[in-house]
Amino acid sequence: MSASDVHKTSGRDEDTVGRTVTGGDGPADDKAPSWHPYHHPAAGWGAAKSVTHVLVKERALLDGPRAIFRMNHENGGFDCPGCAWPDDTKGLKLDICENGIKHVTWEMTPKRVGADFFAEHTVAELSTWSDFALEDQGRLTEPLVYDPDTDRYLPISWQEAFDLVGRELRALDSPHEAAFYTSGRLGNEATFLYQLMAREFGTNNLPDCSNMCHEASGRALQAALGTGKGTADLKDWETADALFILGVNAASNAPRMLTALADAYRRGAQIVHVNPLVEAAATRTIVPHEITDMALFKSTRTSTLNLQVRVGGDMALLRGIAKAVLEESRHDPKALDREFIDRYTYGFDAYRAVCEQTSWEELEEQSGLTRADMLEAAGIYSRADRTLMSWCLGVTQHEHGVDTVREIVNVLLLRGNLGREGAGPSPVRGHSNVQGNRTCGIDHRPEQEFLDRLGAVCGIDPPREHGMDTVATLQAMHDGRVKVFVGMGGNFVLAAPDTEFTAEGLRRCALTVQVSTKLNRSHLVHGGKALILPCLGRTEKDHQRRGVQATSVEDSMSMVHLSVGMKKPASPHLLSEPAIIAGMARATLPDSTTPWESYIEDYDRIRDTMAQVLDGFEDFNRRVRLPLGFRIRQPARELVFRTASGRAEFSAAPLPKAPPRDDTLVLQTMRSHDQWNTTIYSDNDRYRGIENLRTLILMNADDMRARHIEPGDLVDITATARDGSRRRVERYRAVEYDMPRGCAAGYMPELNVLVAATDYSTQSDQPLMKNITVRVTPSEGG
Ligand SMILES: Nc1nc2c(c(=O)[nH]1)N[C@H]1C(S)=C(S)[C@@H](COP(=O)(O)OP(=O)(O)OC[C@H]3O[C@@H](n4cnc5c(=O)[nH]c(N)nc54)[C@H](O)[C@@H]3O)O[C@H]1N2
Ligand SMILES: Nc1nc2c(c(=O)[nH]1)N[C@H]1C(S)=C(S)[C@@H](COP(=O)(O)OP(=O)(O)OC[C@H]3O[C@@H](n4cnc5c(=O)[nH]c(N)nc54)[C@H](O)[C@@H]3O)O[C@H]1N2
Ligand SMILES: [Mo]
Repeated sequence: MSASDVHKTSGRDEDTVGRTVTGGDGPADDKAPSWHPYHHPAAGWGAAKSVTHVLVKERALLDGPRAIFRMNHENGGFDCPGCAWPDDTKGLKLDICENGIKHVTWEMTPKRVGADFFAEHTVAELSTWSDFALEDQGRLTEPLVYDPDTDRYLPISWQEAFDLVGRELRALDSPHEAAFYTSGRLGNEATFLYQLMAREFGTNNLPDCSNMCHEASGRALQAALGTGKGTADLKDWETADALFILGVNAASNAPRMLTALADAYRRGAQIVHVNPLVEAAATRTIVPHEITDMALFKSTRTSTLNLQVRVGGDMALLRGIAKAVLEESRHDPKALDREFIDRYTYGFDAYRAVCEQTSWEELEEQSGLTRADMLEAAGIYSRADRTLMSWCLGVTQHEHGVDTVREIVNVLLLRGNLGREGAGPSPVRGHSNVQGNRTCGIDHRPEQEFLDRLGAVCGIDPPREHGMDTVATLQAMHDGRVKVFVGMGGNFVLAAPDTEFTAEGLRRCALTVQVSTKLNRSHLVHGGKALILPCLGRTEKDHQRRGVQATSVEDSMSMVHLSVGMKKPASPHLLSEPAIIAGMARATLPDSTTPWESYIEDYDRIRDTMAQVLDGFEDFNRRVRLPLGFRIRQPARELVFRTASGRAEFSAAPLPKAPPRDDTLVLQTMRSHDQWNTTIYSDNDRYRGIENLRTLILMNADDMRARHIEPGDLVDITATARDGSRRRVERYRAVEYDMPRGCAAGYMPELNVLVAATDYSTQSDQPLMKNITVRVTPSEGG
């Protein structure tokens, strides 16, 4: 390996000369970093304090609280643009969380970034700013075009911007030379128009953020149950006897789950957390809206068992549970739900055989847990009448993510934990509408049935060949096969793996278009031509010809409801996302018979079309106006399985190989408490006891000792990709943390520089963001 094969990137401790795109930096203040164990309950006063801090910082103290009380409200208000956790079904309780509030106030900042700002700063100069500083400039106010002569963004009219998009798209040799990326915030109506535009134009190149988060869940659930979604809803969370929570940092990333966990604990349910780290949600919480608990500092436990599985070891643990249940069934027939298995499932014998063949030694080696641990988990599972299993990225961002989600289903099927109250699979989705995006057509591998209906209803001839997802798009931009990149929200250059490779791909494009609310890195890493198109946020009023419009979203549990903005738009020059899409579509498809303008006058018209195209959206306009919206029909929930066998299918996949016992560690990249994906609010990670530090690696104490690394030492981290290429970051701080040996953890998006674009799961095409093989060595000069 020559030195030039090593991608070198420096941490923030070093000077930044010659630095390439790294990303993710928080505010660059000079406070000393610190780390210490965190012993307080999740949420509660720490959260309240943090919220106040953000509100003060964003100077949103007046608007913030007012907005929050309009958020997630039955019959009105806007959907929290934070996570995809559903709203309380009772509709009475205001279920709000710290991070949702931060997220809303982030959008409502009074700061603005307009033409005068861009006149003052070249792109080269802005490229040296931290990501925090970029977003901290405030809301974008008008459309901008990149001017290569001055290396600046200049104002452009909306019509000229649309015409530029249209010209570039029409100039392509093939529609497949364009890629249309979606970040999971986009509402359903905009989503529908976006995919319609892409397909009418002639491509299924619809990469999305879901390609990096729950692709594995969708594929596994589709194969096993004939639906790409979870089957459980909040009622099930409220009635389960046992909850298994795998690979999610709920206190930070789905904080409203804390309420569900505290309620579960109080009613005596068992709560098993599976995570290499003992995250805050696996300890205790003070539920923020329970005023008396807040006043009395009364905390509730949110866990009854924590299993610190090895990174990537979940499938082995689940198989261990299955093996134990099957062994028990030899003397206790009630251990299995034989009737359910016989009537509703397929492939049980093969699954039983593979469980029997797998030795406990292998399961221990793979999971990093003891046989006793696995038996304890199996005991909890066996004793529960109703079990619900929930998971997020700790399960999916692995080579065997699909197999692991299928193993979750396998275990559930053994005891008939499906299609009844309190039971079932329940993935925690990421972005607030990422599930709705898929439902409404953002799918690079659309089903023929869907395309048939889209074609018939919309009078277009949709392309039939599969399009490109995120990792395929990265490669294609590099090879010159994708020349126009449209980013509908998000921050592609930092969110995608292999930051420098992604950046180079974007730079090679003829045109990059970013539809955004705030300035971010993806505006600075651009194609030959580049546009920034600023849009309304979800909190803002969307005025169109026939009045103020509402858009709909779908949560993690398939509930679709309306979201109505209530704030005055950040600038009079902003357009809504549907209007921007329609503008681009009209300029690209001058002969289109799609009523783009009419759709924008009144979104009810978009919904009327959607009702005809999308399964489960019949009578959309009426049902979406019901107090809590409506739930999309879930055949698997009714024990109707649209699978090859017509039954729920067991899978008997082989276990993945355990990592080698050598000097490498398996590094997982995750979010801190104070960030939203690529948006970093501060350099703190409260629940992990970390302050003023993001360029860190959390390690097991013995692994540190074996490498002669003292807590707080500076280290270099070298990742080796499957193809042998190496990537490196330098001068990161090693922090001792309670986790199994052989594992390590650090923050996204900074550490995307270590994830090779070629290292993605062969099962889901998801980048291996939780499974990076690294060597950690003390930095030279300490
Ligand atoms: N406040 C806030 N909320 C968010 C987001 C945000 O950035 N900020 N992002 C949103 C998005 S898009 C998503 S997809 C979700 C992400 O939600 P999470 O999945 O919670 O996201 P991560 O921070 O990546 O945390 C991954 C968790 O999995 C654990 N883990 C890592 N590897 C393994 C493993 O092999 N096995 C197991 N069992 N656990 C493992 C980590 O220790 C960590 O607790 O959150 C959404 N909500
Ligand atoms: N290493 C590593 N990498 C990861 C992950 C990981 O766990 N590890 N997680 C992956 C996951 S799960 C995801 S989902 C992706 C996230 O990928 P993205 O969705 O691409 O990234 P975000 O950071 O959520 O996008 C933030 C930007 O969205 C824009 N924005 C905010 N609100 C709106 C709006 O209402 N409309 C529009 N048009 N734009 C808006 C703002 O300009 C903001 O800068 O990252 C992935 N990358
Ligand atoms: Mo995500």
